[in-house]
Amino acid sequence: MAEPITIYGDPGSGNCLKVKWVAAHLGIPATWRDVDVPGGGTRTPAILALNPAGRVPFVVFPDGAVLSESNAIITYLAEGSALIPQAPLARARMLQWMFWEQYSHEPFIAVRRYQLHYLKRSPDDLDPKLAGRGADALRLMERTLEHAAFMAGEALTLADVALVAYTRMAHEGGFDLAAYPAIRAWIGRVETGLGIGPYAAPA
Ligand SMILES: N[C@@H](CCC(=O)N[C@@H](CS)C(=O)NCC(=O)O)C(=O)O
Repeated sequence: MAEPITIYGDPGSGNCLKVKWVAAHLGIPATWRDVDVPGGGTRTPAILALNPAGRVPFVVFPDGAVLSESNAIITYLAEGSALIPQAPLARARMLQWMFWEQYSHEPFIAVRRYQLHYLKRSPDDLDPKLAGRGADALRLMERTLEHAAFMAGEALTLADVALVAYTRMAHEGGFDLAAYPAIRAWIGRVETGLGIGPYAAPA
């Protein structure tokens, strides 16, 4: 059996879970090392020596190589699998949504969730842009999923992995998914396709 990769991550982080899910789905042996993000675990000398960016997830390969950025890691792990379309335009469409996730979705939905759910800040103290831009992102996803089974077309791809991570936790950021039936149905399809259970907040 191949030597396992080591995933450094926090189980409450959607970015980290993306990596865990893809490795498990593709049968890539992986060892998980917990890093406590709210407790400052990403800024210890040992972690900074591995990833000077001071963030998780990152992966250490058996030869010692380190790779960070969730969407870069899952793209590397899934190379050659059905999670990445082969046709150039379909592949680029997948990447379109993965870049969008990092610039137009995660910075609002995940950040609002972190501030409310982990830092226990009051909604009144938050930057209103987080709610507004997060809702914009959900509306665009809803319109997309009214016409397609998955974000980049009719097949499950890494675009869905990237986007489901924080979308299925969006309620913890104060975003009510009741208004988004197409998103809710899609979350179920992605969870089934990846073989992960429905969302349960880490204990
Ligand atoms: N763009 C990065 C974001 C990584 C990131 O912000 N990770 C957070 C947890 S979700 C973190 O490590 N925060 C700790 C810190 O900033 O000290 C990715 O997709 O991997």
